[in-house]
Amino acid sequence: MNATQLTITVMYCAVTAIGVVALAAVIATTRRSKREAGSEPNIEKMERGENWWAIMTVAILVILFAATFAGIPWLNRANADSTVQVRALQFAFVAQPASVPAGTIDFEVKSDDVSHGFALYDPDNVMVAQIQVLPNVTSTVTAKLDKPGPYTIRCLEFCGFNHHNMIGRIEVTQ
Ligand SMILES: [Cu+2]
Repeated sequence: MNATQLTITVMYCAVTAIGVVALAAVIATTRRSKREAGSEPNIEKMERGENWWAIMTVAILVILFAATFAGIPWLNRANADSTVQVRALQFAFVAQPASVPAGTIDFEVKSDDVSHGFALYDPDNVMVAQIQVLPNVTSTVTAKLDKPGPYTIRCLEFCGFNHHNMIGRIEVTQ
């Protein structure tokens, strides 16, 4: 397990634990307690719990939105150092230009025919960017490519009998 996998695993466990605790708290505060069993349900108390959790839900969404807004990739698009046009077709990728200097690169991907997937792999065969490609739509994905070397483009959407051979190349230079 490398550092990235470990980080993802730890964060996934933390988010899951928070979710379980939050769910338990919602159930505990919006149901009748054992003590009150047999008596009339305390509607007012349950309503207070429901209102509290509605406010909490909105607060969580606002916090997540505020914390992640700056990381939205297309907000940084204007900062790209270069743009590569990619044609996806049964069964190939054609990248123009086929060689770019290292930096932040916009990939503008268009399909000539059917739905394809565009997945970019670095020289160590680690996926660095991925986007769905639809006919008549330009799909743009931005990737920070610091590692020079040959990058591989693979299709991740089953697009026909020769889908597995749908491979493209792009060279990143120093
Ligand atoms: Cu394909």
